[in-house]
Amino acid sequence: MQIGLIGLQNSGKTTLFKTLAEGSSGVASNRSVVGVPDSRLENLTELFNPKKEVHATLEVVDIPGLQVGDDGKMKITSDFLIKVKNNDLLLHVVREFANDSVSHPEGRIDPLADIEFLETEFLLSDLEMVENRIEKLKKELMKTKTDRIMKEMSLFEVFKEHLENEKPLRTVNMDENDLRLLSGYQFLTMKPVIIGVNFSDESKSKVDDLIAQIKIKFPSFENNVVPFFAQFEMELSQLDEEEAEAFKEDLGITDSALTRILRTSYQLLGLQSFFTVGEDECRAWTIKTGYTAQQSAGVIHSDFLVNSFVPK
Ligand SMILES: Nc1nc2c(ncn2[C@@H]2O[C@H](COP(=O)(O)OP(=O)(O)OP(=O)(O)O)[C@@H](O)[C@H]2O)c(=O)[nH]1
Ligand SMILES: [Mg+2]
Repeated sequence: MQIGLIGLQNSGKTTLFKTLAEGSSGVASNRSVVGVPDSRLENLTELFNPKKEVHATLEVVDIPGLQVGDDGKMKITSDFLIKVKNNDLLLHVVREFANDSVSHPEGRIDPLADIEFLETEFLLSDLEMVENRIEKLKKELMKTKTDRIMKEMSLFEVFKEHLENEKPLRTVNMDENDLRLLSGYQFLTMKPVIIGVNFSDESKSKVDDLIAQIKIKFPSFENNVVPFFAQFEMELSQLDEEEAEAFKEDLGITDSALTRILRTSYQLLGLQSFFTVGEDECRAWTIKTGYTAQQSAGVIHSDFLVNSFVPK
C-alpha cells in the first residue's frame, strides 16, 4: 500500500513525512517504507519471544506542494499527476498552524477554505480531462461505433454530469467492466482521501471544534479526518521516551500521528491485519477485510493463489 502526501505549499507535508518516517528505512529522500505500529504484534512477541518481529509495512511518499499561480489558480502539472498516480490513498495535509515566517500560498490560515480549494481544483482538472476525452470519443464515433467506444462514452457522460454537480468521481458506482475501461486514466477525484489537519501545539484547544466543522461541511470525509501536530511530534521524537511521554500526556496525544493515519487508512481501504507466530518470527500481514482463512493464507503462500483467492 502506498500513501501520497499532497496539499498546498507549506502545509507541513515534509515535516509530517519526517515524523512518519522516523526510524524506518528510507527508499529515497521523499519515499519511505514504514512499519505499521501494532500493539497486538508487540503483545504476541512478548508471549512467544521469537528471533524476529516483522511488522506489516507500507510506503509513504512526500509529494511537492501545489503552487498557486498569479491568476489564483492552482497549477496541476503532469509531473504532479505522475507522482499521484501510483498511490492507493492520498493524505491531503491542510495547515492550521500559524507561523509568520512561513507563507501560505493564499495568504490565509483557513483549513476549511483550503480543503474546498483543492477539492474544487481537482474536480475542475478531472472535468477538463473528461471533456477532452468526450470530444475525442465523438470524433472516433463518427468513424466507427465499437462497443468499447460507446461504453466509454456513456461512462464519461456520467462522469461529466457528476463533476458538473461538484461531486467527486469516487462517488460514482462502477462495476469491474467500467474500471477496466478506465485503467489508462488518472482521475484525481477517484482516489480515496484522508484529510490531515496540521495543528501547532498552541492551537490544541481548537482541534475538536475544527474537526467537527470539517465533518459538517464535507460529509463525505466524515470518517476520514485526522488531526496531528507535525512539527511538535517531530520534536518529540528527538526527546527521550520519558520526556516525550510527559509532553504527549499534556497534549492529550495517546497515539502517534502515524498510528492514527494508518488506522484511518486501513478502515478507508478496507484492510485489516492477521498474525503468524512461532519461535522464528512473529509477523503481521495485511489483508482485505472479509477475506476467508484460505484467502488470508494465500497472502503468505503464493502457491495458494492459483485458484484466484485474491479478489481483484
Ligand atoms: N510553527 C509551525 N511550523 C510548522 C509546522 N509544520 C510545519 N512548519 C514549518 O512550515 C514550513 C514548511 O513546512 P514543510 O513541512 O516543509 O511544508 P511542505 O508542505 O512540505 O511544503 P512544500 O513541500 O513546499 O509544499 C517549515 O519551515 C516547517 O518548519 C507546525 O506545526 N508549526
Ligand atoms: Mg515539502
